[in-house]
Amino acid sequence: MPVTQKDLMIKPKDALLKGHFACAGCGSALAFRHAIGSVADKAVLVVPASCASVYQGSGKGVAFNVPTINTAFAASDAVASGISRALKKKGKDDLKVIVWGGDGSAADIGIATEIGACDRQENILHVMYSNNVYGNTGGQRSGDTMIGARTTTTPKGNTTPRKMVPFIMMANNARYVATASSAYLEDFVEKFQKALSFEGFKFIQIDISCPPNWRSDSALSIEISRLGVQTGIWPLFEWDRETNTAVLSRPGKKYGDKANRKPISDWTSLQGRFRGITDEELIALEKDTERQWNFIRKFM
Ligand SMILES: Cc1ncc(C[n+]2csc(CCOP(=O)(O)OP(=O)(O)O)c2C)c(N)n1
Ligand code: SF4
Repeated sequence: MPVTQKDLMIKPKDALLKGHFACAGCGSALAFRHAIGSVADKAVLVVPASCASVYQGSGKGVAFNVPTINTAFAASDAVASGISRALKKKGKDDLKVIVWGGDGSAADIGIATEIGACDRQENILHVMYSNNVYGNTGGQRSGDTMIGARTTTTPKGNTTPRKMVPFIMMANNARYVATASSAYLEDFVEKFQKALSFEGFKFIQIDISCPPNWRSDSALSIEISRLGVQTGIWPLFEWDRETNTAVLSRPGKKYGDKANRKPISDWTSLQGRFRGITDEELIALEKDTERQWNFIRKFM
């Protein structure tokens, strides 16, 4: 059933309570609130080391209003697999096991357990929120970092193409794969709920603004994420294993055609991490963006 604005009002249960420790303008906390809130009574969360393990708070001040297990960086999908199997044995498979973690675990350090869980078709949903860096430890480059981004470990600009994790999951036979953006929460929640309706391993990568590491104005977080879609940097699509077809999502559909896109510099110019980006780097970033689109087109 399509998600409406009313559904997004986080009732009856708020999944992220007041007093959480996320930075102002954090797209991850915003996306969490809406997606996890939409299934709060049925959610069991597994969180690898990440900003999410910090912004949930601790002790009496804990802000995650859902059962949550924090795991070692690389272990989340293995732990989620065990929980999912145990729940099934106990006849509680109406509960939804969700991994909520950053790109450091999903693209790099946890990718082995993630692919393992996908390979075994564990009944879990992995949500990778993408701030394109190891955010909570100071903003080091991850496999998800874009070309030209200045991070603490690539101060002169990252030179390597972005690792395309959704496509890795498609190649590993996930049941359902999608991308989303924190600027289009209805689209995200719709995909999130759709993913949870399937049996097997599901994967969603959501682009989220991260003001401290992107060196951006926290008031512009949604605007920057929206521009990510409008410049084509962030293609929005979903892929279903049963049809082996990729479908562009409503908010990003028209940007499949390059002629409709805004210049990438509209997006880079709002972020300090791209300050000093050269024309050559911009061209390389554009090329890498087109590489993603070309890959999606093969499945359309
Ligand atoms: C094996 C291992 N290496 C390094 C760390 C330190 N560490 C904890 S969280 C983190 C960064 C996580 O980055 P990411 O997954 O992108 O999530 P974010 O912090 O951006 O939310 C690092 C490097 C760790 N806990 N375990
Ligand atoms: S560092 Fe970025 S991802 Fe982490 S809590 Fe702050 S805004 Fe969110």
